Amino acid sequence: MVDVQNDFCPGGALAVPHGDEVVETVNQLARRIPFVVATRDWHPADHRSFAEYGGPWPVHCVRDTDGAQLHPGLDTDRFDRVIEKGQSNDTDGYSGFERTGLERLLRDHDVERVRVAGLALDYCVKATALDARRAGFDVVVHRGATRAVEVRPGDGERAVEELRRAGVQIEE
Ligand code: VGL
Ligand code: ZN
Repeated sequence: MVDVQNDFCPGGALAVPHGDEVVETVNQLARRIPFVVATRDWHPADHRSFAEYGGPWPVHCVRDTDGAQLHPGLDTDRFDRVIEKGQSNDTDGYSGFERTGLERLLRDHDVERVRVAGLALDYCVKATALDARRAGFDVVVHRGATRAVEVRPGDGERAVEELRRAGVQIEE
């Protein structure tokens, strides 16, 4: 589960339209998946993805702030691990596999198929699913349990096409 955090939900600093609507579906998925990892976007206050440091985004998910907390409606009891991503200042940190040890963690648990849901479809969900594919996992993106930012209209649909081309399965 990628980045279902307050800042990506309505009222948050980088709200994904209808982002909070994924919470119930994510909870349902988490009940039937044997090993569940939640990521949190977890930036230093001067992260390079923030506009004032030359990046594309408003300040969001600064580590330890309320905005960076997981959405309160999530059944966090179902999460086996919560990992932080985006902590380094030399990348945008979209992917849950970037400098997190996630690949090692999944291999240590004999994971073969990675099911991805969360926020946002056109950024961190996409980057995470593509990295999972590159690492050789079978990958399924649960589209109904994602929402897109859509900085440009159609970005969500384009992300789905890119994922399909990379061999990622799309499920509703
Ligand atoms: C994300 C933009 C910036 C995401 C994170 O979780 O999709 N998007 N940081
Ligand atoms: Zn971010």
